[in-house]
Amino acid sequence: MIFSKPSTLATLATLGALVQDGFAAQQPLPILKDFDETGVLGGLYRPNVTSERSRLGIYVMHAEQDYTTFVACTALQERGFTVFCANNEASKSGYMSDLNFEDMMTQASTGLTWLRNQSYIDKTVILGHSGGGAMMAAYQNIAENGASACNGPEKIYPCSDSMNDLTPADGLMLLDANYGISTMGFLSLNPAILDENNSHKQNYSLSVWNPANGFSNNTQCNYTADFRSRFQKAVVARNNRILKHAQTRLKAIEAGEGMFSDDEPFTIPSALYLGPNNLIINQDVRTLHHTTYPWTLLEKNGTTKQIIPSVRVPSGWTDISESWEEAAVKTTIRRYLSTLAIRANDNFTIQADGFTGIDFDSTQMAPVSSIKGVSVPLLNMGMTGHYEYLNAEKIHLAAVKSNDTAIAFVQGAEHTINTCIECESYPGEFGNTVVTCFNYVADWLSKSGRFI
Ligand SMILES: *[C@@H]1O[C@H](CO)[C@@H](O)[C@H](O)[C@H]1NC(C)=O
Ligand SMILES: *[C@@H]1O[C@H](CO)[C@@H](O)[C@H](O)[C@H]1NC(C)=O
Ligand SMILES: *[C@@H]1O[C@H](CO)[C@@H](O)[C@H](O)[C@H]1NC(C)=O
Ligand SMILES: *[C@@H]1O[C@H](CO)[C@@H](O)[C@H](O)[C@H]1NC(C)=O
Ligand SMILES: *[C@@H]1O[C@H](CO)[C@@H](O)[C@H](O)[C@H]1NC(C)=O
Ligand SMILES: *[C@@H]1O[C@H](CO)[C@@H](O)[C@H](O)[C@H]1NC(C)=O
Ligand SMILES: *[C@@H]1O[C@H](CO)[C@@H](O)[C@H](O)[C@H]1NC(C)=O
Ligand SMILES: *[C@@H]1O[C@H](CO)[C@@H](O)[C@H](O)[C@H]1NC(C)=O
Ligand SMILES: CC(=O)N[C@H]1CO[C@H](CO)[C@@H](O)[C@@H]1O
Repeated sequence: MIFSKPSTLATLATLGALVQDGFAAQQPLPILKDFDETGVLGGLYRPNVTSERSRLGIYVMHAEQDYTTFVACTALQERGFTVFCANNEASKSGYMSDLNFEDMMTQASTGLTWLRNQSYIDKTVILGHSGGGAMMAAYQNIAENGASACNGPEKIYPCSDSMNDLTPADGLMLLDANYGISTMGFLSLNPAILDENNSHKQNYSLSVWNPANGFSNNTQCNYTADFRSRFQKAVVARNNRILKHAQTRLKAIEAGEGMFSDDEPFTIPSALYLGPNNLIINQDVRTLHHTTYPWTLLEKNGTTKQIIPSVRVPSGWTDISESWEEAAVKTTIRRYLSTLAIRANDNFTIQADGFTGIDFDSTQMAPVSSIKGVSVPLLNMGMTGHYEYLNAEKIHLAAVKSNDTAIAFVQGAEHTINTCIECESYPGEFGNTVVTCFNYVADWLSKSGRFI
């Protein structure tokens, strides 16, 4: 078990073990920084030589997980950059129960401000991966534009004025940035749930695990068109019900008629945003299967330009919908509305190259929405061994304000950037995807005139 505020010794042991594995043998040990004196730690990875690259500070933080040993920390340190891999304050219990949008923004700012202030750093570039990419796209947008970027009438839960004080970075890199925590939650909403107070009461005709709908265990599922259509409508209907319920409870809380004066607990069955709960896109890999346009594909043996297919394999065979720990959202009314809620309409479809009918502007952390306000140099990369790769294309197309944008896909990388062995048709097909990815990242960071 990992605790929310790991002791320095425990985290040092983890980092020490990483180094002893030989991964970064010639590099200095990471230095742990308790950068805001509340127990939030970051691993500072300084390279073994001082150079123009070492004066560029790469800032890594995830939305809920501990990224102090993320693969980018050593991969970019080895390539000469200074990397600060910060933890966040979110509980590491595995329950995903205390996420809060404005807390995330404030913590991201604390670490970045600390890094910028070091005498050996000239510029900072954020690296956001997965949910961290969604968080950091929102962060940079708000840091550049102030609270007006998050308090408009389009937002379900407008932000407060404290979002005026975030520090922007000089560049933004999004690696397999997902659609945002609220979208991933929306894609996890199990429409079979009939009673929000009882996960056992389900309408099996709306279940992705029902063979009559096209489910086949342990192999690619072929859902019927009729099921896909009923499923999509029912997801939107359930989302509307939950959102309305939460908004009604917020009014009650504000009127002094809630369970407490400030907030109250909110549990949503079979709705947790984590990967195993993402429905249909796990079981049927023909969804979110290819980009709309051709882009650069980085292969082990060179580079091609093409429409990029996903090479992922199907998954999601176990019906976990009745599990509180694995599948329920455990939050509060305000945290749900500010962090986990999104609007969708009856046009919602899951297609081979994207979604329709999701209102990405309604939520605080949807990169395709946030990126519209980002002006600094932007790099988007997608890992073709996962479905979240496709969002790189959507973010890139939405990045209208930055005049320096780049995009590339890493063939056969799994979401974690490591080689997706199970996606290979023969051993070694995809090579070492960490090397492929970070060589590209290092070249992008080093291009003369961009940051150095
Ligand atoms: C610095 O690290 C690089 C990459 O890990 C390695 O090739 C090089 O030998 C190291 N140099 C020194 C002076 O330790
Ligand atoms: C910046 O660094 C200086 C010198 O170490 C220190 O005095 C100052 O408090 C730091 N400021 C911030 C905002 O961390
Ligand atoms: C769950 O049950 C309680 C008590 O019966 C009720 O007040 C509440 O509205 C229900 N929750 C939902 C989401 O329907
Ligand atoms: C179950 O879902 C089907 C659509 O798939 C719908 O026709 C039926 O009315 C639902 N049953 C209940 C009890 O809601
Ligand atoms: C999927 O099912 C449809 C009919 O619903 C059928 O036409 C198609 O061949 C099936 N595809 C596969 C890969 O089994
Ligand atoms: C699929 O098979 C596995 C065993 O291989 C089993 O644990 C799982 O419950 C099955 N899924 C469904 C939905 O029946
Ligand atoms: C659904 O899409 C159609 C066609 O693009 C559009 O006219 C309509 O307004 C959309 N419906 C909603 C609820 O957004
Ligand atoms: C891009 O925008 C920056 C300011 O954001 C400006 O300094 C730079 O000259 C612009 N570059 C080009 C090629 O337009
Ligand atoms: C650029 C290049 O040569 N790409 C090749 C890499 O290897 C794969 C699989 O052998 C080929 O399909 C690519 O054309």
